[in-house]
Amino acid sequence: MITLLDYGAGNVRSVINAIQSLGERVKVVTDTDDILSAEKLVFPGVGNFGSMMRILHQKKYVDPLKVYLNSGRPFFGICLGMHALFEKSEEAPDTGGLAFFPGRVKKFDIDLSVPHIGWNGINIKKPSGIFNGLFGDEKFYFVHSFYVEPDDDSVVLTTTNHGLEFVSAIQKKNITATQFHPEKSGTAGIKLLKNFITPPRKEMALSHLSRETRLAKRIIVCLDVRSNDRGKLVVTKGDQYDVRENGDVRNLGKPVELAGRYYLEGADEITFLNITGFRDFPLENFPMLDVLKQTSERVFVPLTIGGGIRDYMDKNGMTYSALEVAAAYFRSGADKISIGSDAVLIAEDFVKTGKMTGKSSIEQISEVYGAQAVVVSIDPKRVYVSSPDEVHHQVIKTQIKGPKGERFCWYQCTIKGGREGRDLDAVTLAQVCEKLGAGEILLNCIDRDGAYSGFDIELINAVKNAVTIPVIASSGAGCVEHFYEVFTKTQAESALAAGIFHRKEVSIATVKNYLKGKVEIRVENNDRVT
Ligand code: 1PR
Repeated sequence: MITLLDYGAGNVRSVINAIQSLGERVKVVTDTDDILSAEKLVFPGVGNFGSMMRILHQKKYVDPLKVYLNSGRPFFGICLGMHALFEKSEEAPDTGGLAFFPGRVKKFDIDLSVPHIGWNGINIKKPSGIFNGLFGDEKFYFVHSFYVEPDDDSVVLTTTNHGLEFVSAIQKKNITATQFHPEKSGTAGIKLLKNFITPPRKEMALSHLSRETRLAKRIIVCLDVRSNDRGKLVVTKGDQYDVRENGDVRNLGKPVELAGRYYLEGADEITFLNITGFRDFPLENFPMLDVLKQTSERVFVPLTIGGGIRDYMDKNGMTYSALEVAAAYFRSGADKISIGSDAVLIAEDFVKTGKMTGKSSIEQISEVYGAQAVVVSIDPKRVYVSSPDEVHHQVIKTQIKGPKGERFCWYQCTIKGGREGRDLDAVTLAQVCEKLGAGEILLNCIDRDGAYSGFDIELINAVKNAVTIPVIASSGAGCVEHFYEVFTKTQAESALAAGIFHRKEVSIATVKNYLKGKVEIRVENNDRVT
């Protein structure tokens, strides 16, 4: 029996699902005795160091945790669950940690994108049974802006490179903890959890493993989801956001089934977009919550959900905050949430007032769950101008001439699924959202959506050069070369596609095989034997 310490963090459901997928029973801590009587304790943490420690104190879990850590019984900490073991964190300088290990938690101060989001390797520093069945060249899923710096090097189990070499796992006697998320790291992560649950008799010493690890470019599959006219939830796909064919909503399959298929085919992440979220109320009849719950039972790579995340008033005058909506999505298995229309309205306010209110959905959700959990989905379309002075927006010089030979354009933001153009440009939107606490940009392009003509390289470069957070290139993939192009002509960290995968015109494996050796990517190679 595994005892899981859930202090109200983001996505503990995935850790529970991963452990249960190994046939192990899980008991979630409800009081201090559960900690003190645990056989094996798992402590997953997503979110913010300060709010985590505050909740642990409020729930009087700090002392029982210290007793447990000194008891010699097995402990596994994940992400913030590792940070908590140290003395203090730059994320909340006035809040002390459990101080079980001497050392601190530091913020990345590097030229690369922060948060460090994606699949990166590990450098193994000492033998451990936790690696049984692994080859050591696997990649694991990271999503964080802070890393631990132990005073005692002997606890270091693995390191990873992202602008610097940082400690990505520690181990000392009964205590093991990882910065990466084994529950979201595909079969490699599941193997690691299995080794914690049933420790192998012999320790694995993987010799050939000291090299610079590299963050892989991510291949993300997007499932645009909505109800069709008969009320059935389907995966659909638009052409320039028009999802109707012969008057009917295109139906390309069932959300949970397709997500399961893409997981097995090697997708690095899966994104669900509730494309009619602007008119739905996510906490009513919860179709998307069920999709998430079912998917997270069988898919062990990161799940992002978007659509309808904003403050609400329902027909009885009851108000709900965007934070409550996001919390429901996280507790149903989401690792990241994506905000679309509401982000545009928030940015317009900020551009007008120059003030951060602390009340916006972006600020509220990133405060509690961490910037890395907040994606902003941008739906822009090109507007050509004959000169930059014509508009008060960030304009680019374009190689793709306009209808009247224009050499300049700007990218107009839209809301409500592309239905309403706004007086705001995509570059400004991305910059404002980063300032407000977003951790990643999902950069769609209405003109390229479903066009099979490749990603809009100029748009991606314009936004990527304006922010320090990771950018997901989206819209227009038609062949494997388009992925190579976007990863070599831009610094985008990920490329997202939909149509080509739903219509089985190109498989994820084909894209990855084409990129192998050209671009750093993650390859799940499950048929190797140790
Ligand atoms: O505004 O917060 O309620 O969120 C609504 C979400 O739904 C936004 O993230 C918005 O991008 C998305 N959305 C709204 N309407 C549509 C539509 O298609 N009619 N789809 C839509 C966005 C675009 C991409 C698509 C790529 C790749 N989907 O995600 O998957 O363009 O397609 P391709 O590879 O086939 O070219 P809110």
